[in-house]
Amino acid sequence: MNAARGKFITLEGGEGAGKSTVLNAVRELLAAHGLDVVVTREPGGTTAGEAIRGVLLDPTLHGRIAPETELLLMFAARAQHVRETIVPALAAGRWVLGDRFTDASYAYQGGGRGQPDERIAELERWAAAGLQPDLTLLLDLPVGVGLERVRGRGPADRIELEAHEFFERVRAAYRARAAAQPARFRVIDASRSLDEVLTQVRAAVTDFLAVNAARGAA
Ligand code: T5A
Repeated sequence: MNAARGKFITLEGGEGAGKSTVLNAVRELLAAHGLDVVVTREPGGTTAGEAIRGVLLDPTLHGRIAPETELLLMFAARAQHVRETIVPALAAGRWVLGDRFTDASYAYQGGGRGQPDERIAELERWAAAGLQPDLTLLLDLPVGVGLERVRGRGPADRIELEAHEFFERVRAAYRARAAAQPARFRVIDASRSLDEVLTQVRAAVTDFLAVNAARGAA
């Protein structure tokens, strides 16, 4: 029996946007609808990808990884993640809930580091097999609020060591992508209280489930 392809939902946002916190609520909501959910993250999501993540986030390598190297490592981890984890799960009819995907490369390596969008798009086509999420929740909040939330929870990783202006460029790139692709993105005001954020997130996912169910019934 061929299962219907599952759906791919991603969470995106700057540092401290609350993705890890929100991820659990989305997983519970999907499970309550009887969906079989695979939760994963980037960089990572496979044994090789998690090893690459260790290099990418190692604070002792701050200032010692060129932007081109960083971009290629993100996509090296993603190439494995797509083939080993995401595509097989979707093909088996499972739903995949991802903490970050290629939008993060456009935001961080594109907006933050200045790597050209065309270069990222080329990598997206072959390394990520052109895979696009079906729904992306962008948790948007002022940079200072996010950085304040992550401050004090332990040593900063390599990317958290960047200057405030870097994260402003990341945020601007995320918002530009959301504005350019309104059918896929839902922008969540992540500066609100956790309860208010979860209310917005549940509404967005519930809408998506309703549209998806209506399409299935049509
Ligand atoms: N990266 C990743 C790239 O540069 N390119 C890429 O292509 C990819 C895939 C990943 C890093 O890699 C970069 C981006 C990242 O810098 P990571 O550790 O996964 O590293 O970092 P983040 O994804 O940024 O995860 P964080 O843990 O930093 O942030 P979250 O998950 O968004 O935030 P969360 O849920 O841990 O919350 C942070 C704190 O805020 C509180 C939480 O309790 C927690 O203490 N909080 C709230 N407080 C008040 N109000 C709310 N609404 C709150 N929501 C959460």
